[in-house]
Amino acid sequence: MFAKTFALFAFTALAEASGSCPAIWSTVASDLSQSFIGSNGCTDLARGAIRFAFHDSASYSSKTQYYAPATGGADGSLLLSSVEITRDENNGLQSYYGFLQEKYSKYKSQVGAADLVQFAASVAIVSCPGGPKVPTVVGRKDTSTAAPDNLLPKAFGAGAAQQVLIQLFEDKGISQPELAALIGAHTASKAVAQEAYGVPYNGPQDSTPGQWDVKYYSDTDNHPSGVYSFESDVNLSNPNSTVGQTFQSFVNSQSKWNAAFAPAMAHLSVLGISQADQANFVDCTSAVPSGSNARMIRAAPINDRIR
Ligand code: HEM
Ligand SMILES: *[C@@H]1O[C@H](CO)[C@@H](O)[C@H](O)[C@H]1NC(C)=O
Ligand SMILES: CC(=O)N[C@H]1CO[C@H](CO)[C@@H](O)[C@@H]1O
Repeated sequence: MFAKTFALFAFTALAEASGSCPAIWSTVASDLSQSFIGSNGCTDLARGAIRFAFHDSASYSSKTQYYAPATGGADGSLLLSSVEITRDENNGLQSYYGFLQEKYSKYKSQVGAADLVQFAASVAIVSCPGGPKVPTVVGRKDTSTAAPDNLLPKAFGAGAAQQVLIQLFEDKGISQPELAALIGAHTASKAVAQEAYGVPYNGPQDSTPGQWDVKYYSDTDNHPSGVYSFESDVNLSNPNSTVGQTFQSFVNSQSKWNAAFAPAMAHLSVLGISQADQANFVDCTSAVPSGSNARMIRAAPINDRIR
């Protein structure tokens, strides 16, 4: 009940979405679901979809908003520009990029690139058992101009320090509690391009990468074998800060995390877009499949539900 109220409230605040969702989005949802749901929960393409949407939108920073012509943000540039995908920061996303280009060719007469990127992430999240329905809008403007470089977070080294990450996200308009919720997306993460940092190919960031659960939060604290936390994950979990305290509050609390994640992800999905443009958006949340979230919440321990 709390989760639902929270998500609806956040969505209303996010954008005055009006009009009804074009029927094509339900077709896109079923099409994508076939590649996102596997026998062990969500698939590698689903993981790619979630990270791809993050990398398209998080290329925004308030500190670059006056640089013409590129401003970054949820504008489809990661799909449309041939340059952006070749950057180191997007390493590991190439297979999904190829997959999404095919889908875009198929649907582009009816859907925008930026919308497809974000909508696919919403479908991917519910494809991981336990994943919440993220309030999902369409109506973004596309650009094929590559986003500004170096605005994505670093997982290792100086860029992975807690203060650096807090500031980087703050410049995007993402608060510390939102960051603590968003980083939980690593519940569904496997690294495919971090061998240089000692993470083997397909090394996961929690013990159950097919599931949308809160093991990521406890695993980052407990370091079970076979789980490869990034320095950024560990640094963000440090409870000497708001981000770390919020991080720790999600340990063993699935409903609390889902309630925080959905609105934070919705916020991420419109980074760099003016309030005026958001006012014309259309709500397509109903086209996102329900996934297995309802079942998971009912199955959750009673203490977790009422917390
Ligand atoms: C401090 C912030 C973050 C850092 C430093 C970071 C870094 C990384 C790195 C290095 C990988 C592995 C890439 C590879 O080798 O394949 C990864 C994977 C992933 N990240 Fe993040 N990330 C951050 C935040 C986020 C956020 C906010 C989201 C989504 C809301 C996200 C979603 C994912 C997903 C789903 C994967 C798995 C991708 C795949 O398996 O193909 N990350 N992240
Ligand atoms: C928390 O601790 C880490 C590691 O010791 C440090 O880098 C960071 O600056 C600290 N954060 C705060 C807010 O004190
Ligand atoms: C600045 C800071 O706290 N960096 C730490 C990030 O995490 C790694 C370990 O995972 C530490 O070695 C760094 O000192």
